[in-house]
Amino acid sequence: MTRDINEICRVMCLTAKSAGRIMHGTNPADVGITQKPGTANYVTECDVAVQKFIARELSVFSPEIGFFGEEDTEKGKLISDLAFVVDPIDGTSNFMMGLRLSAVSIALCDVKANRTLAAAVYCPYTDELFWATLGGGAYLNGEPMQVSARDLEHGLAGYGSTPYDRTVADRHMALLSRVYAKCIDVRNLGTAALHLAYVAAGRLCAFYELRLSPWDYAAGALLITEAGGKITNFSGDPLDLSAPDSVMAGNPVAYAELKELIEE
Ligand code: LIP
Repeated sequence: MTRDINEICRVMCLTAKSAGRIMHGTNPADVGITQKPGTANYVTECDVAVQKFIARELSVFSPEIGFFGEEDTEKGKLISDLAFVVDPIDGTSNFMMGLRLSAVSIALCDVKANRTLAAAVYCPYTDELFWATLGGGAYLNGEPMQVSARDLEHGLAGYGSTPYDRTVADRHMALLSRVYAKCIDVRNLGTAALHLAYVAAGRLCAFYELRLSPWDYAAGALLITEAGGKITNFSGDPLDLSAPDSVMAGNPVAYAELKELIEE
């Protein structure tokens, strides 16, 4: 790759912030909403507009890098070796309901090597920009960030409820009951990207969700590993950046405890 990773990450951050301002400035009551396949799976006109904005900005800067976004109509496989993997509004349901907790998630992925090279996650409602480069550390609004040292007993555990696939509801609730019994409390913020960013920032000690898509976790996974945490699928393997996967993450102590609960 000819471009410098730090230069690409800088443009990803600028693009994520500009995209976040579009989200923040949009009244959810003013946008059309379409249902996607599955249960409670929606896309708004703002999701589509934000993704078009991001795709345009990034393609002007680096036309040689592929683009794979949640709202692409032709949902082909991730075919480029090097691609931006993008969730324009992670937490679409939160956005729709005016809950003001959603994020723009942009990852630069080496798909052939199945790894993320750079990550930018921005929440316009808190004006918090989380970013990282592979081997370069993780940052929150320019300050280094790292995972906490809290075990489950002394921490908050985040989770996602896999709302688009209710066939796994019983399995999710059984796991949630086991996690809840072990930690201070549980939190479902409705946005995987922010759950993962909050693990990297030390706010949550762990996070899990039975099924997510690459655009939900491609950026957050790098934030966590660069902040000293661990993230895998439920089998303990690296997350698949080309297809949906299960996700479990945490600081090293909490991750190990969560893994035991998942394997029970
Ligand atoms: C959402 C995730 C969330 C998950 C939802 C959905 P979206 O992403 O961030 O963790 O529980 O099912 O996938 O669809 O709002 O971009």
